[in-house]
Amino acid sequence: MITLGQFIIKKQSDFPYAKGELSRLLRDIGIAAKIVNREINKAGLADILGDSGVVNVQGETQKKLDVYANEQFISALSSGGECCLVASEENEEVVLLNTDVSKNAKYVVAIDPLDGSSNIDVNVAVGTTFSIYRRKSTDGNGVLEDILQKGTEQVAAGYVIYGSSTMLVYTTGKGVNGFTLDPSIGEFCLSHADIKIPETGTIYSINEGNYVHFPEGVKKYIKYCQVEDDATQRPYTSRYIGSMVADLHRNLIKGGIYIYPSTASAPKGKLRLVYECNPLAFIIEQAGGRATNGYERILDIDVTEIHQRESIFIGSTKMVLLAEEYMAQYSPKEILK
Ligand code: P6P
Repeated sequence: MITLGQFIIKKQSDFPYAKGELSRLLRDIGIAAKIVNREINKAGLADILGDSGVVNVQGETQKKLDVYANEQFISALSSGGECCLVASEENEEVVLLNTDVSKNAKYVVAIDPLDGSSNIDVNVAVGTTFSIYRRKSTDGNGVLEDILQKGTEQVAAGYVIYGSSTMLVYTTGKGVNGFTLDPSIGEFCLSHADIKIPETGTIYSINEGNYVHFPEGVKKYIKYCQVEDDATQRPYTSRYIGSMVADLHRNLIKGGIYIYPSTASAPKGKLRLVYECNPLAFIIEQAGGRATNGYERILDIDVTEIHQRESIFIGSTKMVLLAEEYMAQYSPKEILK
């Protein structure tokens, strides 16, 4: 059995100039994940179900656990001293960690502390997504320069899924590894070494309730998934949990595609580029999969706003490529004049 901490230290040798800061930062995230997991597991008992009454920057009413999770991750990063600022789904502005230990740290973190939190009240899996970047600014004034970095600049990324078991899955650009929390010892233990996503699959994840507003290319791809064809194991299975981390994790293990395209209520897509699409795209590419917005690689998309939204087609390479073909044919991107 290898714990997350042992694995991180062991892999530190992958980085010849590493002095342990990234290792300690990943450890800090693991500690916060354990604390959040403890509260999620008893959410039905404690008075932390339901809404905090606060509305977040997304205009969504914050669930009490959203607020709690955000506080825990920011507190762990601040006291850990390896991160100088955090961009969080729950905070409109960047949070500067200007404690004596953090203000000169070399890394910045983008995080969605609890994605899919509306599922907590009905006991459905939820998740945390995070990206780690190197600080670019040399002084404390480069906040946006530090956080508005392309996904290709990520040093590490990962997610935590609070499901039937709690797992932390991360990459530092040298493959993807998954760790399952053993509650009896309070440690994340390596359970899924060097995860690779199947190059194709038979599961598609999309909220078909939005069908009438989907781009024509998405409609055509959905119909392709539904046509009977034994040779390609169709019709595929539709699985949509309403918690992207859960859908993505299942597709990572079994193969499949998750699509959140533009809709009437979300003309640029619903998912946020900085702390949802980019970390999950880094993970999926490192596992051998593909992640685009239907036209362009997610990791190459210019980042101009902290809470920027983006359409996402992510999962098994062959499935994403075929969906892109339908987009090119039926919903061609306006060629910028
Ligand atoms: P809809 C959760 O709010 C989330 O960000 C993703 O985790 C999930 O896949 C999606 O939004 C659900 O959105 O519009 O289908 O309910």
